[in-house]
Amino acid sequence: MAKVIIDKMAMQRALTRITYEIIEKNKGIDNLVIIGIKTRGIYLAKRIANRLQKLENVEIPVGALDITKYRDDIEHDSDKEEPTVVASEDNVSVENKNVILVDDVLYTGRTIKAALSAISELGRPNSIRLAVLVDRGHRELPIRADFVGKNIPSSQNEKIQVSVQEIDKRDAVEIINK
Ligand code: 3GP
Ligand code: 5GP
Ligand code: MG
Repeated sequence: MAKVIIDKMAMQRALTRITYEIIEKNKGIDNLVIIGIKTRGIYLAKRIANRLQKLENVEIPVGALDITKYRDDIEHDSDKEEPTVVASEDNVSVENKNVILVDDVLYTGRTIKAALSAISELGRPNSIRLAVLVDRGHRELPIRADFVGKNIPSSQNEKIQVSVQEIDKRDAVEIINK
C-alpha cells in the first residue's frame, strides 16, 4: 500500500525553499555548480538550476554522476556492495567551485561517500554541500544533508518511492511497505 507523503505542490514548494536556502547559505550564486546523482537526482538538480536562473538570472552548470551498487566485474551480493561511480557525464569543472550535490533519497550515506570521492578526483572544489528531497534516516556513515525537502523516518522494510514528472509522468513521494 502506497501512502503519499509529498504531493506535486509540496514537492515544488520544497524545491523552491531549498533553492532560496542555497542562495542564502552561499551568500549569492557565485561559483555555484550543481551535480545530480542519477537517475532522479539529476532531474531535481535541473529543477533547482531552473529556479536559480529565474531568481538570479544566471545559468548554473548542471553535471551528473552515475553511481551504482552493481559491478559486473566481481561476484556480488548487491546489499553488501559498496556504491561505486560507474560513469561521470560530468563535463562541468568543480575546481574552486561551490558544488551542490543533489540526490532524491538519503539513506545509509554510502552513495554520497562514493560521490564525494568521485568529485575529489575531478578537482578541488571550494565547498561541497548536499541537497536531498528525502532523508529517510538509517545512516551508516557520518554524512548529513545541508538542505532537506522532508525528513521521513522510515523502517528498514519500508521503501520510499520518488516519482518525477520527467520520467514517471507525475510528481510524488510515497512510502510503501515492502
Ligand atoms: P534513482 O536512480 O532514480 O534514484 O537505485 C536505483 C533506483 O532504485 C533508484 O532510483 C531508487 O529510487 C530506487 N531504490 C528504491 N529503494 C532503494 C534502495 O534501498 N537502495 C537503492 N540503492 N535504490 C533504491
Ligand atoms: P544510500 O547510499 O544513502 O544508502 O542510498 C541512497 C541512494 O539509494 C539514493 O540515490 C537513492 O536513490 C537510493 N535509495 C535508498 N533507499 C531508497 C528508498 O527508500 N527509496 C528511493 N527512491 N531510493 C532509495
Ligand atoms: Mg537516487
